[in-house]
Amino acid sequence: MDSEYHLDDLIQALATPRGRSAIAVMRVSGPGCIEAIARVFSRPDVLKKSEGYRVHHGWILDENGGRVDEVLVTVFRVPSSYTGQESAEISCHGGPAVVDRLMELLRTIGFRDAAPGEFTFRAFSLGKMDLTRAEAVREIIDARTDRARALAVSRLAGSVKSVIDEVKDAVKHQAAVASLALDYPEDEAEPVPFDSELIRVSRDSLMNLIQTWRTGRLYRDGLKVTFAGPANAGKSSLFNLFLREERSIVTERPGTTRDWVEAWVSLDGIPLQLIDTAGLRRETDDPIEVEGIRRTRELLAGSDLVVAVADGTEGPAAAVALEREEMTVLSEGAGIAEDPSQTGDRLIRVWNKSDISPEAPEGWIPVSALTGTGFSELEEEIRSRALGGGAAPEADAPVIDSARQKDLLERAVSALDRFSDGVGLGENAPVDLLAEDLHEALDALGELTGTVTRTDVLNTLFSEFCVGK
Ligand SMILES: Nc1nc2c(ncn2[C@@H]2O[C@H](COP(=O)(O)OP(=O)(O)OP(=O)(O)O)[C@@H](O)[C@H]2O)c(=O)[nH]1
Ligand SMILES: [Mg+2]
Repeated sequence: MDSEYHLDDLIQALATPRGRSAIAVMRVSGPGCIEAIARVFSRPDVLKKSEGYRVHHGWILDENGGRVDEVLVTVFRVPSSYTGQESAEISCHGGPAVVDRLMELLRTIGFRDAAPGEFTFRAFSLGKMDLTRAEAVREIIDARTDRARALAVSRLAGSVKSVIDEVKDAVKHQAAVASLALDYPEDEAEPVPFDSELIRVSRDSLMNLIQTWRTGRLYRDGLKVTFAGPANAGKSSLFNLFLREERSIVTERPGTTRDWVEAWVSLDGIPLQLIDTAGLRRETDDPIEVEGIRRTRELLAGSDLVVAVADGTEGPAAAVALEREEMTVLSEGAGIAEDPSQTGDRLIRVWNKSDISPEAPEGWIPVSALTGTGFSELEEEIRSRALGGGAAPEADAPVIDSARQKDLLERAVSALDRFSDGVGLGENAPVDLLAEDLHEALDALGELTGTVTRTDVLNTLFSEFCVGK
């Protein structure tokens, strides 16, 4: 890692958000940090002699003995701390002036400000956690919904690591078989006794993990869902229904929504970023509306799902027109029409105002934003598109959401595939190459959990953390 990450430095960071609050927590870590804090604490001996997991009340004093703040200092001793090092947490009053003064004081006695993720980096470096768990810490902090949190917690508890460890054991075993055969090539006519079934099972469990990536990302980043359609179709009414509040303005006048409106909701734990857009009236020459429509096009290009809302009262022709004209115009403008199959996947057709409309045409979901009829069917459609038709994962299932992890799993799987192909050649199998394949798989898995590390990987990974974690 770069020079910022010396493990022996005394580091400090505010662990709670900046701003006014009842309490703020300053975190410090590094060999000798308790001694250092004792120099500015009103009861230095108590701190110096303290065991771990003890909380001490006192005052932080400045260079001249003046009181800075009344605090509680929690002491952590090696190895029972988050970082694995001697550490402390100072709980002070949560005002920005207090925090600034305290941090400044700590700088004068040898602490430097921690880099993002540096506490977790230390925990990783000192063997307190592997990389999948370190990543889970960030994912827990970033989780937007309870389900996302639960999945990250399961990774923190080691669900991914235990799958990987099992595979590693199997691969190591086969690697040992290979090196034995290479060291003692006694009977060249006999095929080396590899357990290809074991490798196949291992490969499958890695594949299963890879397949969870899409779901993992879904729960982490959520989906962008844009409501689009002709003016007055009821886009804003539908948007408000999802939010269960009157966020977007609804009137009987076409062209009510001029700019887009955005809000996050949770659909069974899937974070949805909903976007209400300006209605599509192509004949308009109102410059505000024209600009609104231009923005809608841009939004559609970046959406995961587009809910096309038709005004059912206009009859079946409205649906045809919407699909033939407005949506085409939009998707062309947004550059998403090149692959119609993809556009089709992303489009959900809603037949709004079903309370006062003729029956919905084939392929359209009848909904009434006014009465709520059909709303749960629409939710179900969004959910099933989001999950790609699959079921939602169990809360404690091993699910990956990091592209880094996915890439490494794929590297391991292709190495195992090459191995299996080679073993298929029987006594002609090139044992030296097979051994290399196994080591390639082990390297990838080692990099995944962090037993084999590359500096650049660590740098990117930990820089995504917030300071203080
Ligand atoms: N009967 C009935 N009226 C509805 C329904 N949904 C919306 N409306 C009415 O249709 C009118 C337009 O609704 P909006 O939600 O503002 O429509 P919009 O698509 O956002 O319109 P613009 O922002 O102008 O593009 C309002 O008078 C709503 O009360 C519905 O399901 N049934
Ligand atoms: Mg509107």
